[in-house]
Amino acid sequence: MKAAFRRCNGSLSVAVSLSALSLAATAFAGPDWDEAGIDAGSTIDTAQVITMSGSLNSISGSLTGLALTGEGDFQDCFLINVTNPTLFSISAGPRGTGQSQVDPMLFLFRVDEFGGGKVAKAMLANNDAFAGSIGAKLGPTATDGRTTIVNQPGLYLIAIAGFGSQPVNALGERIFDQSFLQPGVIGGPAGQVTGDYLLKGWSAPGSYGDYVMNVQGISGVPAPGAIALLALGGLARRRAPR
Ligand SMILES: [Ca+2]
Ligand SMILES: [Ca+2]
Repeated sequence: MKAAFRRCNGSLSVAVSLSALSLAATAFAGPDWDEAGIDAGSTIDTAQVITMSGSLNSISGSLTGLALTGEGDFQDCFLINVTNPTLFSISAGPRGTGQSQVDPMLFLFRVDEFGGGKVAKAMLANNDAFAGSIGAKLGPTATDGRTTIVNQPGLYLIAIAGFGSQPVNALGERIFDQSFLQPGVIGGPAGQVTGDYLLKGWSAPGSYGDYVMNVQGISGVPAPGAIALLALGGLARRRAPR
């Protein structure tokens, strides 16, 4: 496979030389994204924009736990494009055998336009994929009896945090229903909050360590959308396919 990425007149273009057959196989397998280098932030304003073209296979990164300045590294947020809601799936688990083994929780937010900017609205959450697992898994629908469902392609925010660290709104209220803490349950937004369901911060630091997320139905954010997000202050880098 031969692929080249280049930037032309401010937009990202991709030149790929592949047979149709191998292109299909590549699209299915997808490339891998690594957070390494620049920490993915904890809100929509500091989320890392995944600008890779084509479908994604995995996202790797680290919650280092460092909190010397600002919000520290206890949550990583990524802006992605859901391309196939039916296939949408994220599975997260610890990576490597370091001393710090993260017990991950996963959160999905729909990105909407509001008040002249972009906001991240609570949709789905999970702590443990099943009883006995510390890994987390999200599919396209809530399984806690709510009707939350990912049925629209488009821009979403994925957040991974260690157990004990939950998203909160501007009033500091938890914005996901606590049913998601039960093993195997994908929870929706909290039943009742005084404020809204928008990600503004986190309840507390959580566990930390290296992680990997295997994903389906997801691609990077294509240009020119990625360029617009960069203008908002999101962090982005490009990665060549492996
Ligand atoms: Ca990080
Ligand atoms: Ca977990």
